[in-house]
Amino acid sequence: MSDTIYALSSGRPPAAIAVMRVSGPGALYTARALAGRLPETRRAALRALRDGEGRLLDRALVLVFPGPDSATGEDLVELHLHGGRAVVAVVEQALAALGLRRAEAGEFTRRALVNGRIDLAQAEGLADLLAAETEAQRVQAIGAAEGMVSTLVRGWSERVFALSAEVEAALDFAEEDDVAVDLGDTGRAVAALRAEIEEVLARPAAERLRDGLRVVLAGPPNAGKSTLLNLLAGREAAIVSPVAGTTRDVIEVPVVGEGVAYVLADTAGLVVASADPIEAMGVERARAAAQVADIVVWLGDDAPPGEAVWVWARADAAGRGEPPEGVDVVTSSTQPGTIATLWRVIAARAAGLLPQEDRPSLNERQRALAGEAAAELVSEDDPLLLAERLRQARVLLARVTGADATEAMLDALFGRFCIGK
Ligand SMILES: Nc1nc2c(ncn2[C@@H]2O[C@H](COP(=O)(O)OP(=O)(O)OP(=O)(O)O)[C@@H](O)[C@H]2O)c(=O)[nH]1
Ligand SMILES: [Mg+2]
Repeated sequence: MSDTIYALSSGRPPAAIAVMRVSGPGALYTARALAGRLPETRRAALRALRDGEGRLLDRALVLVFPGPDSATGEDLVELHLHGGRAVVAVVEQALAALGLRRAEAGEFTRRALVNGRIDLAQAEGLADLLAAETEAQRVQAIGAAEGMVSTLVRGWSERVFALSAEVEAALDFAEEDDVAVDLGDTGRAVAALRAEIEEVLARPAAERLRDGLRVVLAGPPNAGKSTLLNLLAGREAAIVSPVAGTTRDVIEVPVVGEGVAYVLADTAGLVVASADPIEAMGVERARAAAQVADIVVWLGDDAPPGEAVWVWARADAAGRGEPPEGVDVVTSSTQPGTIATLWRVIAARAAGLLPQEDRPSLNERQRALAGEAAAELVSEDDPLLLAERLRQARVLLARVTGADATEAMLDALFGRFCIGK
């Protein structure tokens, strides 16, 4: 039996309204103790909240959601208080005096999960939704929270189940009539399902959108990398100077461009061999950053290594001449339009690297499990082996939605939530 918890679920006071949520077996008792007669279920009503001595604490809207059809699956009460600090404090004191405990981060959602109101993939979606800062992140997160990932994976699971049943039936039949088992059709269906799962696994990971695409500016010293970073970021994040080798460390700036989150990284100029050990370390870091980049923006005069966006910077500088053949964008710190063009080129590259909003994309945890499940989906000549593989695949798929989530996993997930959610 869980205890009854409370938390301020709205933002930090002072605010116009403070929403105090109470969940657990004692929620209705608590609401009666504070507010007297309770309003009709799911209907807001104004009540005077009083402590044990009858002292008026606040006049608040009271909402009652009886379990199990509530957000947490338990009896749940919301008190919409006046949003002053002292109001919140005195109501919290009254709740504590009634024997309630302050909720931990994400505990309301954790109870929703434990009580089967949502599954693990939906809880992960909710965590992402709370953290969402861009429109694209919101769309993806709300899809997962609404069960888009869960529905996809359950669909796979149901098909594996049906295939298992086919194998079992074939086995029974073969045993009764003493004939060889023909699993040709089943084998083809297994392969088709595997291909479908692999198609989803080939899509970009959900984290790309959530954590931001890594765009790394790289090139020779003094090419104008730091200048470009500052222009793209819209602030003076990195030091710019005419001295070659100004930037040593990797400087990261989170930026939102046209609704997509990026992490822009400025790096040290790439010199072939540096006598300066610190510069050499900077070059090492620059190379490492470029390796893990989603998009490299290359500012060299020579063609970029790999698939970088090739920028010919400092176009207005004296004696700069004409850009070489094959350059993607020509920029100049004196012409803002060139920076806008660079943003468009980056956005076009990004579009191919990001999950599509209207299709479910899996996060790393989900991908690992789905990948293992797909690996089990191979046709076996021996029906007993095939049956065992299908059983394994179902166990793995069930873990995507969290049939057997461990406490450590839940602690990590709900640690990302705020208190009151
Ligand atoms: N005229 C002109 N000068 C620029 C432009 N961009 C950068 N510069 C100048 O070029 C010099 C080098 O610029 P930085 O942005 O520091 O170059 P960097 O690539 O970061 O250099 P390191 O950090 O040393 O590798 C500075 O004096 C800048 O003012 C530009 O678009 N036009
Ligand atoms: Mg620099």
